[in-house]
Amino acid sequence: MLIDRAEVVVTSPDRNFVTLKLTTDDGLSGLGDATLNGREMAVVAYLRDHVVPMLIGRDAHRIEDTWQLLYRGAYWRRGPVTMAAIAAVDTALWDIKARAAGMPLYQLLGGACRDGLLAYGHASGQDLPELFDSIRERRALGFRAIRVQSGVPGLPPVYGTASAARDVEVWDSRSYLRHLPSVFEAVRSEFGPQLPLLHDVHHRLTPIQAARLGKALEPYDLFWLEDCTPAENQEALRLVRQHTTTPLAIGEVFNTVWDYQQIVREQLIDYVRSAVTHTGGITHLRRILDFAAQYQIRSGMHGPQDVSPVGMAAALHLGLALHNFGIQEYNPHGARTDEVFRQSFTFTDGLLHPGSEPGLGVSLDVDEAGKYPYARAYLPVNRLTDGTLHDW
Ligand code: EZ4
Ligand code: CO
Repeated sequence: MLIDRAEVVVTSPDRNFVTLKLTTDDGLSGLGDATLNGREMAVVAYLRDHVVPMLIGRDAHRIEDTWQLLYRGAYWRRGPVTMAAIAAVDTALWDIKARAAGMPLYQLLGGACRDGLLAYGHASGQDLPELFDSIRERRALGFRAIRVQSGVPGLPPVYGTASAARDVEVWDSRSYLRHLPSVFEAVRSEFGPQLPLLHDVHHRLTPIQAARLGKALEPYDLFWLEDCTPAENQEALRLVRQHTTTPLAIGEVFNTVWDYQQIVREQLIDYVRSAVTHTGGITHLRRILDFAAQYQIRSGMHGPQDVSPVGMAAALHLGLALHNFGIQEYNPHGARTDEVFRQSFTFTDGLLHPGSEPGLGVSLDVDEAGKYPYARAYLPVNRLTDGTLHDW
């Protein structure tokens, strides 16, 4: 079964998505997500100009060898563009192999380890009444775990709050640190002790500030505190760990197992945030999570709207087959996106399931995709109140 055609499809139904579609000489096709939010066309060029020519005529069954060829064979290793491109090829080949086998992909990864995947949804508000409404809304949709993000008094809307969609946000860590514990205190007293609550700091604190926040939030029993410090400084987490038992999640901007080497071995985190899309595909994320399993670290795969339905399906198949699955982030896509990508996953009583169709269970309507050309877009940036550029 040889790879006969490779198309890179860019579509922007609700936002930009990059999808690789591989087709074999016996007519099977597979999809892979290569969406890198804000830098999409770099991955398109990497795939079209450098990867696709290497794929044509290769045996579609040789997933591991193809991964090694694209990784080692490039000489230049790691990095978000390379690893998103490799992820798309890897995912599309797994999709093809599972379609060839006539099985949903999770069967080839070892079969289901559970009935469904615990998902968390996003709630946010500028103030407590708005936040409580948002939590109730998520719960009404079935979510059994909730990420809580709040506005900060004195600042315009910040990351994670619904009305924050602006090019430049404004940040002040002192105001945030003072306010956030009171938000969790209020949420706990309104919704009780049982509901799993999560929070994303989005890389904004110094190590000692993060340590203080983790400690301050301990009474509210968070499921996790995410990206409390910028991801590059892995030793920072040692300091945070010395001060708090609040569980830590990190890794949505990591690309490889080597980014996790130190923090897993030193048991500095509790959850791996990587998505299949940004971490070299199913093959490589499985490798990271098998390594993490030795230290009782579990998965908490990134599931923002900028991971396409193809990337989400890959996460669900892998999550179902992993013993050390933890939780899955789930942000439902818009109606137009769901028209372009037909999906067979289900979300029932707060649990996701990838469904029983062969392969990933996602099909791409190329005509529908063609209606929505690429629209250049950037992530926001974040500035301190004096104008200094800060981590977003
Ligand atoms: O900012 O996916 O946990 N989720 C996040 C996301 C990221 C976006 C960046 O493209 O932090 O909202
Ligand atoms: Co995050």
